[in-house]
Amino acid sequence: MRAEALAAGFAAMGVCRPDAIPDAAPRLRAFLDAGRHGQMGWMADRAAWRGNPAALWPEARSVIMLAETYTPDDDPLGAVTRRDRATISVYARGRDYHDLVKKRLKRVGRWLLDRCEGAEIKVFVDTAPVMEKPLGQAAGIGWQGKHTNLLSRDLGNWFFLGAIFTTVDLEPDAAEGEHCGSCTACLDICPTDAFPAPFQLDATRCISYLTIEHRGPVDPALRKGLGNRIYGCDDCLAVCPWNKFAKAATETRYAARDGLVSPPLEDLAGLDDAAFRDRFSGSPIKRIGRDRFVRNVCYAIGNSGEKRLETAVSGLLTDPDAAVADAAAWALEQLA
Ligand code: B12
Ligand code: SF4
Ligand code: SF4
Repeated sequence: MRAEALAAGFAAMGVCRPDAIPDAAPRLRAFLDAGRHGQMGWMADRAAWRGNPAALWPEARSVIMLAETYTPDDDPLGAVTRRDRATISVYARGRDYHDLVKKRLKRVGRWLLDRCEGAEIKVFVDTAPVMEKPLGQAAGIGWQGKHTNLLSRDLGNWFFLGAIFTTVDLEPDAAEGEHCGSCTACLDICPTDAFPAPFQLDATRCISYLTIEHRGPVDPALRKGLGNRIYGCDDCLAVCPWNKFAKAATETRYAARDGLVSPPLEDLAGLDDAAFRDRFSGSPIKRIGRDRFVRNVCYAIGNSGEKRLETAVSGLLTDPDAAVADAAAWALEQLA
């Protein structure tokens, strides 16, 4: 199966039992009780399944975890210094990974079903109530670093995760240990101080949450920290020293589309619904809709220090979306 997973394009595979992550449920509970999920109510809704994969599908005997690399060609930190241009996080510059990873998971799943009569599988990537990172660690793919993402000594941290739950009893792999040591590079670089402690994230302060998940106006105290990041953030990933072992992405469709590496902010502020949908079809960015996207662009213009960009936001002061109008007013105040 490992050979099949690699042939399908995955960079690593590991197996664990569904009950292999006993620490996950209490840690998830603490995260939710502290309100660190913000508006992501879906995290709390199915917390009992999320924290306990054995309860999600009681017939499952094994969880197969797979990693797919999307390593960038450039240093993503270069883009954050170009203040009149936008920074879009690496994972969102090409095709949406959800469909591509799911297709590969199904290919590996089919291989298993062809060999085990009567077996069943369910495949998950990102959106199901499954805690993929602790499962990935239990399956030996890597460890959850101080930035809370899964990383490995062979791949660094530029990889997506996917899971195949199955009724087949497979030999589990050994869990991976932690190899961060005394390094604190990811904690130190975070522009919005989103780590209350190593290995813990307050999502409500994370730029990825603020630009992708958060509806309505962003807390004014956090807007400066967004800089020119308009969709997601890669700073804590980009500084990880283990990335020197990162492998190139095998999926060419993750490569950045034209116009998504450092696009000029003024080109993005004027997008209406139709132009937004057209520009981001097939991209994960489409999910957030024109209003949240343009709201983020206004914050970036406010942070640009470029007075000439006033004209790009002044027309948005009367935007029908209240958060866009508020962000435009904030941007003009910053540039005044
Ligand atoms: C919700 C979510 C988010 C939220 C919250 C992130 C978070 N860290 O919880 C937001 C929107 C902020 C987010 C951002 C990003 N995300 Co996200 N996200 C998820 C999602 C859907 C669930 C994660 C979750 O369960 N969080 C709840 C918390 C409680 O769980 P946790 O992070 O595992 O927390 C652990 C630690 O806190 C630890 N812990 C707590 N206390 C202590 C104490 C000690 C001593 C120790 C050792 C550990 C420890 O235990 C917890 C349980 O394991 C997963 C997909 C999935 N279904 O799993 C993708 C996922 C984690 N995201 C992913 C990615 C790529 C990103 C971004 C890089 C995207 C971007 N460029 O903007 C950023 C990274 C930000 C960051 N530093 O984490 C990938 C990560 C792949 C990987 N290699 O790890 C995933 C797995 C999606 C996928 N299928 O590939 N994401
Ligand atoms: S993704 Fe950005 S904002 Fe979020 S924790 Fe990492 S460095 Fe901080
Ligand atoms: S930057 Fe350092 S502390 Fe953070 S995950 Fe990488 S090795 Fe661990």
